[in-house]
Amino acid sequence: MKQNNNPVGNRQDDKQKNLLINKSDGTNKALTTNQGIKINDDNNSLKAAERGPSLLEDFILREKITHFDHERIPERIVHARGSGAHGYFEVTNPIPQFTKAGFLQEAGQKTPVFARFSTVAGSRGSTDLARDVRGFSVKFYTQEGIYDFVGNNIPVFFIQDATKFPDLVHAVKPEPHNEIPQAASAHDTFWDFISLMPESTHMIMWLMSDRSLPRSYRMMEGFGVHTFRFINEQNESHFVKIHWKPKLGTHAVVWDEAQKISGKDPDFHRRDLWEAIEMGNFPEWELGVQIIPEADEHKYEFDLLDPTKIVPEELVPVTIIGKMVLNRNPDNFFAETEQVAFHPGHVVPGIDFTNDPLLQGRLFSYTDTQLSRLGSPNFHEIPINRSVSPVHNNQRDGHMRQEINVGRVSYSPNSLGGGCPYQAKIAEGGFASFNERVEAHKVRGRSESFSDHFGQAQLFYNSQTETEKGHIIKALRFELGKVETTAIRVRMLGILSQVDKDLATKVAAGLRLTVPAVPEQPMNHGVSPENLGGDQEPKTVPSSVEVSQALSMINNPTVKPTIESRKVAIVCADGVDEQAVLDIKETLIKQGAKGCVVAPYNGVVKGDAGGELAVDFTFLTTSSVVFDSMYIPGGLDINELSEDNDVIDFLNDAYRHCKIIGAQAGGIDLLSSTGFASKINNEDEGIIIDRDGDNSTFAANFITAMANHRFWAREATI
Ligand code: HDE
Repeated sequence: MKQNNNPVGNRQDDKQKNLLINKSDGTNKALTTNQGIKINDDNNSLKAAERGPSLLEDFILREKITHFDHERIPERIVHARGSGAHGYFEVTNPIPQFTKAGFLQEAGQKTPVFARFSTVAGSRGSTDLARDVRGFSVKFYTQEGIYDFVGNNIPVFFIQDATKFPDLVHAVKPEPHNEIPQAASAHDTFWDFISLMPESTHMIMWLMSDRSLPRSYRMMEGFGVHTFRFINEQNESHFVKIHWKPKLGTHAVVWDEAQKISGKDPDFHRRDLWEAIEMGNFPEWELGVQIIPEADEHKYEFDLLDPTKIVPEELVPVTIIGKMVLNRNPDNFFAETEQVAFHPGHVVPGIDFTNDPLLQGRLFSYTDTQLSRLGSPNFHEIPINRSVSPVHNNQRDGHMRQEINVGRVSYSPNSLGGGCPYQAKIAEGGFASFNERVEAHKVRGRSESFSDHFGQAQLFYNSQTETEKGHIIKALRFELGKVETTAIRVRMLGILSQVDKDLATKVAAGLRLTVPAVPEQPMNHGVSPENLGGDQEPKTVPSSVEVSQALSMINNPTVKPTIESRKVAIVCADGVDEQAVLDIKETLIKQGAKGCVVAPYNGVVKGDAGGELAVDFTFLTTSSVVFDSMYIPGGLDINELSEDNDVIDFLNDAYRHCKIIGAQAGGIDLLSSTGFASKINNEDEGIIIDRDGDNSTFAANFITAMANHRFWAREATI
């Protein structure tokens, strides 16, 4: 029996304790130089006379400016823009039969984590709302060392082999001659590459869906993408696909909204994560696994090693084994979120790799990239990266080494150090790679079982609701509409026609092009026939599952009807029915949501009963795109509001983005100045009208409608 390296109990504070020694707080302390010398004047440099030249001797000035000159480090080559938070992972359903990983052994066990969410293509300062994949990384500080989950919010990837990653990233990044466009895939080089890489088709379906426009980091799923292995105490291996399921359901904004948010609040996701944690609405995800016995490796119509494929939940259900709660914002963005270094190769005993060729390449890349980003092989000593379990080895020195290794021995074997640090036995937690049998010829090639590029793209498209299909079509019209080279557009239509003829035709209509009768057959994998026999042409292997509900966000069976943490704009002006505002605010708070007073001016609005309501935002300082729903109470001075373009745009946008709009009594009159005035008499179920001012019935109807996220049926009528 293996010794328990991860005793049950609440270990969630381990990492915070571990970070404490590095924290510094200047409150009530004197200003000093980095050498600890107290500074008497930080406002003036040392000069030869007040109007004379500065003196080289001024060590205070030199130190301050030199440090400043070197404050920036290279941003991540991908996933540069991100936000992180601390929290814990708790086991709810242990699975020792599948994995011996110490942190997954007993119910109630808690492990500290640091999670980071990111966009991929944009720079550090780019918008959160780019149409893009989102990174989803979690560092587990386990008692057996660091385990990093480094996944995405989309379960498949563009390419099958790591060698194509630099090409993919070069294609999607801003074009090299003019560095345009920032954080966007809608340009020629990206679609040129994609149109020549049919293996990316499944991923493109996800990317063009609203999955790439999350409403919040808290409302997106996370996926490990690759198949990994779980290894149990008996050294048996099971394949595993890892999922994170958000407690608040998976929700998105629409593209027009995303573009407007990018202007109004490019920090929308960062702010949302930060504020939710500050308010105590701790983001939460369940961790689920799909377990596949080794014996079933070749049972499916797709290859488990192919990262462009999912394992449909209809074939292998997801078993929930724990949950992650993020409950603490970082103290310092740079020290924690920027310097955190994830690596899919950071695994603990009980978790191992498969031969997925994309994963295999990643195992090299992540340490390598930290060397240029963080500048030293000692990046594991940076506090946020430091393991809570002890680190002992014979690695020494290097830039910025913090550890003071004692003794004269830094080699193994040794007798002078008593043979220490010694090699751990497997029974005491020593890592041993799964002894997979490999008998093969060296080839530079790819398995024929990776040749199906369209089967699961079809499954994804067929699993979407009509609303979601419409969004995919519009997204493709937008993206290809921005492409300037007609041949690329046509090549893409050929690819799309292999997913769905109707999809291709509708996209083509927007581009005023015709879908080619015979799609230009783009490159196969570039596999040289000399190296591999067999048919390497892209092909379609129809999925054995026709429709998978889990792939749709609207039909997703795990989405719960909740308005928790949603934001409602309460449109206000002097004379407002203050009781109605107070009532709705209280009801929203009880449901975990928040109402914000938005008025034409800052300060307060005067209520109808002589009271005052504090204004949270004005129509200038905010925009309806950052709210989930709108509410217009009675009593307002309608004349003032209806003549204000900002107010009318506010409501028109909310309508266009299918948001729930509630209005009571005199507030309903404001809607007659909007572009949707004709829809307010029960023609649109997303507009909740209450002429009698019955606050409780109104609130119940409003909340029920809001819990559906959006009233999508409206789109067909706009
Ligand atoms: Fe990454 N990826 N990646 N990636 N990746 C990086 O590592 C790379 C891939 C992912 O919040 C880099 O520290 C290669 C798939 C996330 O800090 C770099 C390949 C998935 C993050 C790198 C892939 C990811 C990264 C850049 C193809 C989903 C952000 C900075 C072989 C499963 C982690 C860094 C964070 C970051 C390389 C493909 C997820 C360069 C070579 C597939 C979430 O090492």
